[in-house]
Amino acid sequence: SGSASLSRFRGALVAGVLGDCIGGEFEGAEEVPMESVLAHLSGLDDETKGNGVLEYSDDTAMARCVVQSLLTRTGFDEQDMARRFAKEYSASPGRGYGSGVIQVLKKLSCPRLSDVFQPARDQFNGRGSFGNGGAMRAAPFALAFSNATDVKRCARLGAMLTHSCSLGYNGAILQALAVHFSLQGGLEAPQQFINSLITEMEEVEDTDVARKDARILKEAEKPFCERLHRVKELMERSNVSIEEVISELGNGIAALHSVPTAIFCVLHCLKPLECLPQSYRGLERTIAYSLALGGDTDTIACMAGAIAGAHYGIESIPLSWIKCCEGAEDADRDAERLHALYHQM
Ligand code: 8NA
Ligand code: MG
Ligand code: MG
Repeated sequence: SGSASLSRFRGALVAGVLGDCIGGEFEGAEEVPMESVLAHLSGLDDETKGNGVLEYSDDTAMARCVVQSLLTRTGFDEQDMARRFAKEYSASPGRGYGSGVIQVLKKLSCPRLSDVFQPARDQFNGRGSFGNGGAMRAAPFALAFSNATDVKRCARLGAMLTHSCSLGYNGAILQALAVHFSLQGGLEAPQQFINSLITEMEEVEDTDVARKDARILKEAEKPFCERLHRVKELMERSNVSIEEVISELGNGIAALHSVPTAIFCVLHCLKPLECLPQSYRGLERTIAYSLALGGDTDTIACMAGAIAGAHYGIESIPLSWIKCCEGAEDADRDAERLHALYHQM
């Protein structure tokens, strides 16, 4: 499909939901044998299993708020987005939110709150969260704005409503940029894709605040750039074990330990893999491989799914998967509206 085609928008938004719903099965598991992943995925083809049986979690719950806010306000409105996050949390608190972010979501529902970014700043003794909760809901920014500057600015502000540590919101920028480039056909040239992300993140991480946060957390001077260089090294290797991916990139709830991992999953699965069935196409490979890493599987599969879905398009997604995931059909409908917004702005 052509660059920024409707199929790519639908693929991105729907596959993000599928990654969350399908990945939920293994969230927090230390080791996930590939046989378990394949058994779980083939179970989705079972017609007797009814519609929408796999529920979405916080990842999709918050992404839906981002989508509805961007569509209703025809752009970024922090007051509106914050209100939607708070309302969604109070309506369905049991979606598997991170233990810290719950405090922010409760404070955001206070009608007297004057600065919607303040509750996030108060997290973790004023350091802010570096969790992947900003990145897990960042894909819609890439689907609403065609201009990279708008994508970066809005992904950052959207994340800062809950994640004020630079390692949290810069992870959201990286995820949004990966979807942005993928939407434009960037994954046709994988080396150039990763190089473009490094170039962008060199600039994004070139701030005093980012350098200070990295120093406090004993990370490299530009932590996301360092991780993207590791992605590049792993890409150049002919055989990479799951253990190496986990030790080099991580599979945890920090944005730094999950966004570069999701990007690697997409790149690694562009070609067939020996450990996966021949019948699998690119998107199926990407979701399966993300789950096999264990750890924060719903979020890594959600982020990898969005990037991969923007590349392969809606036609690459098995209909049986869409049918069994809560919110997948809503995402398909919303993608059409985001496509219209993107081409109008
Ligand atoms: P968050 O902001 O509460 O961050 C998640 C966790 O990261 C916190 O609870 C802390 O343990 C830790 N953390 C973040 N920032 C700091 C800091 N500055 N200092 C010390 N510790 C810190 O929530 P979030 O929205 O970022 O949540 C992200 C993940 O949590 C998502 O994957 C989501 O699905 C959820 N979740 C994950 C698991 C899992 O097992 N991986 C389980 C349930 C929920
Ligand atoms: Mg989740
Ligand atoms: Mg998660």
